[in-house]
Amino acid sequence: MKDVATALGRLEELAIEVPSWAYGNSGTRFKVFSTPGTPRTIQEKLADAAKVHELTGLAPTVALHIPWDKVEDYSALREYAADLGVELGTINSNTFQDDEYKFGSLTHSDPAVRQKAVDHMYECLEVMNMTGSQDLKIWLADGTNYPGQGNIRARQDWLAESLRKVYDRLGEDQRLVLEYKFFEPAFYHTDIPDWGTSYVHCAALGEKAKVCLDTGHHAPGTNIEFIVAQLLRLGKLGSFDFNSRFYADDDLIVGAADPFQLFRIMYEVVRGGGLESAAGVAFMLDQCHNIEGKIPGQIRSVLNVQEMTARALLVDTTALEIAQNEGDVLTANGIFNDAFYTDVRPALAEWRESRGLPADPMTAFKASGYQKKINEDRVGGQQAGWGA
Ligand code: PSV
Ligand code: MN
Repeated sequence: MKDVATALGRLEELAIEVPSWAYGNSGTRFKVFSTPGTPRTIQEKLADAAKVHELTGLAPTVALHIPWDKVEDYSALREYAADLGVELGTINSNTFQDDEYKFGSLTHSDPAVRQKAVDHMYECLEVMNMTGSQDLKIWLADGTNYPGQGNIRARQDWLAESLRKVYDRLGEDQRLVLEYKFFEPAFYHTDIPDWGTSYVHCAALGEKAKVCLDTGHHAPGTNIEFIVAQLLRLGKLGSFDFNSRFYADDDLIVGAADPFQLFRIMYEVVRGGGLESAAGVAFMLDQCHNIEGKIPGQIRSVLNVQEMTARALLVDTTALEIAQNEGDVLTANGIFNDAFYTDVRPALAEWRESRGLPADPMTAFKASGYQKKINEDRVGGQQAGWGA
C-alpha cells in the first residue's frame, strides 16, 4: 500500500460543492417535515454552507438552483458569499416546475415551449455572468409515461436543436453540463436516460459541453465506476452530483448506502486524472436531508467523499498493475481491497489539525452552538423548501 502521508498530500486538490437546496426542507411525496433553524433565504443557506466549509475546509463553493435562489442583485449575493468565505458555484436550471412543461421542455413538440425553456437557460447564463459561475447544469424532467405518447426520435432532434441554442450563448470560460437520469418523473422513456445519450449530445455540441453524472440516476447494479472511467477517457466527465441510494433517486448522504462503491468511483477518478484541476471535474453533492440535521448531514457527506478519496489514493497502483498483468486475480483484488479496508480516520484527523481545522468536524459542529443560534434566530417567515 502507498504511504498514508504521501496519499493524503494529494487531498489538497479535493473541493466539494454543496447544493443550496440541501439546507432547505425536503421530503417525500408523503410528507415534508419542517426543521427548526431552516433558512428562509438564500443568504441564510449560504451562511449554513459557509459553516460546513469553515469546519471541514472542503466545501468552498455553493451551487444555486434558479428560480429557487433567485435574487434581485447577484453581484451583491456574490459579495455576501465572499464575506462568509465561500463562492457561488454551478447554476442549476429548472424546467420542471412550470405548467407549460407538463409534456417536456427542451424536447417539447411545441416550439414556443422549447423557446421558453431555452430562454430560461439564457436567464441562467446571465446569472452566471453576474455570479462568476462556470457551469450551467441542465437536468430535464422530460420524457413520456406511455408507449406511443410522444415521438421519441423527434424529441432527440428538438433536444439537439435547443441545446445548440444554449451552447452557442456560453461565454468563453463557461460550460454546459448535461445530467442524465433513466426514470422519474417520466416512467416509460426519459429523453436523456443515460450517459451515452448525454455524451452523444455533448460530443455534437463541442468542447464546452460535458456530462454530469448523478450517482443516484442509474439502475440497480450499474457499474458506475466504469462510466467514470469511460467518460474520463473521453475527456467528457464534467461533474458529479453525489448522493446515495438504496432503491431509486433517494438523495441520501453520499457513501451512506455503499461506501465501497464510493471508493471504487474515487479510485477511477484518481486513476483517470480526474482529481487534477486541469481535468475540470466538478465534485458536487445533490442531496436532501429529510429526517437528519441538514448542516451535519452536509458535513458528514463531504467527509465521506474525502475519506473514500483518501483510501483510493492508498491503492498500490504499481503492485496492482503487476498483479493484473500477471493474471493474478486474487492478489489484484487483495491489493485493491487492502486500501479500502484501511482506516484513514486518525490520519485525516491529524491532517485537519495540521491545517487549523477541527480534528472532528461533526463534534465541532455540535459544540459550536450554531444550530441553537439559528433555531432561536430564524423564527417566522417562510422556510425554504424544494421550490422556494
Ligand atoms: C434530478 O433528480 C436532480 O438530480 C437534478 O440534478 C435536479 O436539479 C436536482 O435533482 C433537484 O434536487
Ligand atoms: Mn442531480
